[in-house]
Amino acid sequence: MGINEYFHCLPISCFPFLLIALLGFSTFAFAEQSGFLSISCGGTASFTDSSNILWVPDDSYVSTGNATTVNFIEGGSSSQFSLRVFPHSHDRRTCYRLPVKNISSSLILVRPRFYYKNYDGLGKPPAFRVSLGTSTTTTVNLASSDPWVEEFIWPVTKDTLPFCLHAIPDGGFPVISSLEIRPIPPGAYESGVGPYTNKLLRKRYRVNCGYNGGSIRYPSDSFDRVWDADQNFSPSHLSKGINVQREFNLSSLKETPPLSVLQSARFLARKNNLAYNFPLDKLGDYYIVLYFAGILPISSSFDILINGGVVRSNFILNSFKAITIFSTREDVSSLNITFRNISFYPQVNAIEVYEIIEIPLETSSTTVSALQVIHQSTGMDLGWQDDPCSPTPWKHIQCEGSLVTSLYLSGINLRAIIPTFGDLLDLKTLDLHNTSLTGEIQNLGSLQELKQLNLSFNQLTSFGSDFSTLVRLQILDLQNNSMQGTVPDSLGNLKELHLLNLENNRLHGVLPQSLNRESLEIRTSGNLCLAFSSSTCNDESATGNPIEIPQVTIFPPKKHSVYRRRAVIIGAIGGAVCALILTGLLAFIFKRKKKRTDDTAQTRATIDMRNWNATRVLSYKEIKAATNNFKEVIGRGSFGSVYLGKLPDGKLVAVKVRFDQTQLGADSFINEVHLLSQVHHQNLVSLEGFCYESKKQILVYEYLPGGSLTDNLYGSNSKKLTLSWIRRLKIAIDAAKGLDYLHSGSNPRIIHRDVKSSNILLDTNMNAKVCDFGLSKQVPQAETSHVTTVVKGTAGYLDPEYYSTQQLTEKSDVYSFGVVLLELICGREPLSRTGCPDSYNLVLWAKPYLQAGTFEIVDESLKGSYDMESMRKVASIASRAVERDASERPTMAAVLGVLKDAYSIQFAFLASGGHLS
Ligand SMILES: *[C@@H]1O[C@H](CO)[C@@H](O)[C@H](O)[C@H]1NC(C)=O
Ligand SMILES: *[C@@H]1O[C@H](CO)[C@@H](O)[C@H](O)[C@H]1NC(C)=O
Ligand SMILES: *[C@@H]1O[C@H](CO)[C@@H](O)[C@H](O)[C@H]1NC(C)=O
Ligand SMILES: *[C@@H]1O[C@H](CO)[C@@H](O)[C@H](O)[C@H]1NC(C)=O
Ligand SMILES: *[C@@H]1O[C@H](CO)[C@@H](O)[C@H](O)[C@H]1NC(C)=O
Ligand SMILES: *[C@@H]1O[C@H](CO)[C@@H](O)[C@H](O)[C@H]1NC(C)=O
Ligand SMILES: *[C@H]1O[C@@H](CO)[C@H](O)[C@@H](O)[C@@H]1NC(C)=O
Repeated sequence: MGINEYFHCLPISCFPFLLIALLGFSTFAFAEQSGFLSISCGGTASFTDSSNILWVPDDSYVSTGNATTVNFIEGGSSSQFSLRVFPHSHDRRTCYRLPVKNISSSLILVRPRFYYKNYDGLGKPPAFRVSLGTSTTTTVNLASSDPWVEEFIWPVTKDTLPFCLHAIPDGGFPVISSLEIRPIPPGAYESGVGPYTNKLLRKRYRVNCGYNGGSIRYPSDSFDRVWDADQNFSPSHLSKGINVQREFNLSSLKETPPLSVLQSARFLARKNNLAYNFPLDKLGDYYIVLYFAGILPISSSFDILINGGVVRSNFILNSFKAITIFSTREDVSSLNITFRNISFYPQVNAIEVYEIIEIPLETSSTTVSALQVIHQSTGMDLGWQDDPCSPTPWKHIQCEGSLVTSLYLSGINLRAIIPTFGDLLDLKTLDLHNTSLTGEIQNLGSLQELKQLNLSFNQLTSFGSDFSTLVRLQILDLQNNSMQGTVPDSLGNLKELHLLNLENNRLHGVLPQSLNRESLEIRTSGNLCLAFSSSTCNDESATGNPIEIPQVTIFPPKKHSVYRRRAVIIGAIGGAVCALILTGLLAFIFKRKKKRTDDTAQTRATIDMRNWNATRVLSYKEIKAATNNFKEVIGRGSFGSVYLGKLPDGKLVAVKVRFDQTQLGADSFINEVHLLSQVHHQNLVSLEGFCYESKKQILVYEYLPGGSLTDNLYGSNSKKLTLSWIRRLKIAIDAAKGLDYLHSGSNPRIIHRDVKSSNILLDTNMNAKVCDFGLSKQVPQAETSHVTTVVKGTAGYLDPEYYSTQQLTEKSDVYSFGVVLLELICGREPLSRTGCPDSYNLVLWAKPYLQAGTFEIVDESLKGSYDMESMRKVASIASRAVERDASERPTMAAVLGVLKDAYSIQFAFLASGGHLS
């Protein structure tokens, strides 16, 4: 007998409400229903059924599909049901997003019910796939069973469960009639789903053995599982049901079966074996739960075998005793569960059989945030929701496992600028042809796995500097752009490149000899002149085609155009206060530029400089002199390099030269100059001066010779050993002081937005200071609680709530700082690609340990040198700081307070002879 026929003949499937009424229970404790969510798909109004379960229409959980109501006659009585049909859903997932946050249990039961009943009069029952979260669970085929009911047990890992229907070719339109969510009793089915929330269970059978009075569910089962009546599973028809009224002590049965289910059993009174045979519709792993309750006045003993293998020998069942037995069978196509007589009465009270389905790994949150940022920059709805890779990859994306490896955005208007693909570290193929890109090729430098890059059919003009790092690149297609000038030497570094298409650009000159190799095909037609030998070119230019001198785009020299251009930035930044101050700065910068020709401007500039707290304005010439022509690189940031410099007065400075010439870059430059010139605190790196000349954006900071916290924690020069716990605490306190000042000491309040260990610098005495205010944001007014803004920040440190709501508060910095604290505790980076996937993300990896108060994750090099209480305090504040819900996170001031306590405790520990490191 097929599984679908099996469902078909169960009355519960067809007349759920009627049946419950028949059970005759009339008193309901409403509280018992907490956590129930019953959705009537395509329904129009809420109603309460005969079991007093509240049903709600589905329109708040789904946004597409047509609702309809259908009447049908079956078995002489007429029934009515609602359904939702998803027409034109080919190539798409149509999803219900089910809120499961309120359900306190760690597992939930999800029960969808699908009807067709020829609602459309076409007589063509549809087939489609169903997915739960990231797992494709099953294919529904209403031609073989109508209705079709599924039950899943799903480990709650998110606040929302996406439940999706996927059309399949020639399968017709997916339909659904109802969806029920029920909590699962705490601790139940744990051995089936395993400890890692990476498995879900799909119900195949749940049999109330020895009972043939129909299905039992809520309210008999307060968790509303459906316990089906016993069927003829055994070929030998040997057993009988009995029904003895008796109370059991059920506290050891975590599954909490209803008492009425335990009160009946199938047993064998003769010398023989009792067997159940369950046909299965596919090969796979199955999880079996057997329920036994001693309802007979005498004890019995028997062996339990599954497919011939003994899972329990000489099992003795005493009266009054209730027990569950679990078993997992791998790769079977049917189940034979046998109870073999030893001395009287083999018996069983209930059996559950589940298919075990693996839950694919979710794509990392870093990748998801990176994709969302790209999504935003397209300004379109690409239908990107839930997980990018599973159960099916998003449009425009391809995955390998949970890694996003290809992105195809061709034909989408990216509005001139290449978005930051920097966090999609696994990308191998990137297709941006015909996406309206202009200007320099940029923002691709970190894609070290990239093999194919298609930038054809845009208006790109220059190569930029990113190609020096794209070492894996094999195919680079730049045809049909507006590339100007010569082909840079850096392309020669791309040793794996085997196709370079430069056709139809405005390139000219001699190609780098490093590209002259057999393995590389270069296409150059349609350029001004492009060849490996210069003589070829001269010949061509002699034919009347003058070689164009490459044009460098320089800032518009005219006063008004500069002003207007800046005004756009101001608009983008938005805050009125900000705008006023920035206008001041811009006017000032402009005046500064004009200085050479206008003497009176000098005086005005001085006045402005006073308003800017005397931050020095330096010329490019002065910078060049100070850095000895940019001789010593001391760091590389996201936007450029940092050089060591010496001002005429002998003061050492760090000179940050920015390459970023986008609007965004100019924004963040001005932003940083503006902010830094008004905040002054011993734990914030101070700005010594800046230079803003045509296309040069240079910031001059005080020089901190101790390097960044990142260098000190992970640097190759094994400085790591010198960072004792007390030093780490001191660094944390310093940084927290700086941030606390930004949040509550400065006026207006400032949110840093890019707190990370590489932005915490140390001086020679290990005093720490926070730097890099390029992304910082002012909170416009004292009463404003948040700023809505496009999400920026660094992967691994990015506040997930800010990411999802785009509402920026000080608590986003607290989150990032919490990540820094975790780095200090664990001595590892926030994102790593080593070890198992579960440990890639520091926060996700560390949190369970921290919450459990275990210290296994503490940095090895701190072993034995820290006070437990001191560590416990920091661990606990760190885990609160990285709470998902921002309102649960402490303020920076509270974090600082705890860190100070922890410091005192550690100090006392060391003073009393604790091992000094
Ligand atoms: C769904 O509704 C739209 C209009 O709301 C209608 O045009 C379409 O025919 C309906 N599709 C089905 C399959 O009922
Ligand atoms: C979830 O809980 C909140 C408060 O506890 C309540 O306001 C909300 O209605 C609940 N939502 C559901 C779907 O039960
Ligand atoms: C039920 O059994 C548990 C142990 O399994 C025991 O701790 C508890 O006291 C028992 N309850 C009653 C009412 O006998
Ligand atoms: C089930 O297993 C028992 C014992 O292993 C065996 O005697 C019986 O024939 C099996 N039944 C079927 C249908 O395979
Ligand atoms: C570029 O995209 C537009 C619309 O997205 C399309 O009309 C055009 O044919 C495309 N051109 C190329 C060369 O692919
Ligand atoms: C890049 O895209 C263009 C436009 O679709 C296509 O003609 C070209 O073959 C692509 N390049 C590569 C290397 O696939
Ligand atoms: C199980 O059944 C009882 C009663 O019918 C017999 O007395 C036992 O001998 C029998 N046990 C086995 C192993 O067959």
